Amino acid sequence: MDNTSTYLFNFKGYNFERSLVKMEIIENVDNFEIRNDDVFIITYPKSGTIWTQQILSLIYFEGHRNRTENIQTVDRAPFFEYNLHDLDFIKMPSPRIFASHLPYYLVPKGLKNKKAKILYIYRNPKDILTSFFHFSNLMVLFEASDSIENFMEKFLEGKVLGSLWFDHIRGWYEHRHDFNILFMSYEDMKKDLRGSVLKICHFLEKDLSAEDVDAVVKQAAFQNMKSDSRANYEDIIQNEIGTRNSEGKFLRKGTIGDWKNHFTVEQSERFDRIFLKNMKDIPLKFVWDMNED
Ligand code: PPS
Repeated sequence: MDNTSTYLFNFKGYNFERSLVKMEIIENVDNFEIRNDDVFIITYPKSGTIWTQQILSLIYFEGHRNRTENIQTVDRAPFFEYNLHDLDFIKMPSPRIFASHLPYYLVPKGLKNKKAKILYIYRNPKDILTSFFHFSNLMVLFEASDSIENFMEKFLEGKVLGSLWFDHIRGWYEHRHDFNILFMSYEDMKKDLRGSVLKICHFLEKDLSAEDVDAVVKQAAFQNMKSDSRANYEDIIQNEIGTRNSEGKFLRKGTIGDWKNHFTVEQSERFDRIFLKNMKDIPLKFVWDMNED
């Protein structure tokens, strides 16, 4: 891919959003010092990033859980390569929580010490595509598409932020033994949020009381996040980044299977064929429908 796109910037074979990416971070990523108690949330875009930022922030910060502090989630668990508020990561107190869309080969090498933790959240790619289509049409910094068909073409060619979904998930899955990593799905979180929070706590070695777990689950539920200005990115997308439509929301549907409202049968079957061809040797479980087990 050439580097002339208004929206995308390709660095080492991976597409970043051109005007948001912090070059000083990605150019010096190898030297970024990792602490043993760092936690990275890694996702392909639209897979549940800000949801997981919210969950981890609630788990780690008592002042968030009990609502005594009024801090935006993005300032507690910032994006790594898109450091939106230019936080000083070196001065950030431990434990640091980062969110990132980076592929496995571009993350700080220190993550291979296997002490720092990575939570990889994945989602069925038909819902990712649907969410991404709406998000790209909403945000001024993303290229709009006039139809799902046109967006699907870009998505399947990897001509989007995050590059090709198949490469992202395969890369992380095949290199999982190099990292201290837990794979979790958006759909598991949606179907059993409490169970997922407990699983995350176990992985992070955080022992919360049942009451605290309840507080995390309550404040990470879709409707609560949607109406919580610290969590819903409203300010950031409307005032800091810019939208084409002031009605559009970052927290849109928050469900499993919305793709069925957007894909034709032919598009769905075509996507299934490509999915099967690319994913047959990856044993991760995918859920495509709210009623599926
Ligand atoms: S981004 O831009 O990559 O950071 O987007 P990301 O946060 O990964 O994904 C956005 C989608 O996640 C949904 N979301 C949630 N779903 C269920 N419950 C909760 N609490 C929640 N929070 C965010 C959000 O609505 C986007 O999905 P769609 O399908 O567009 O609604």
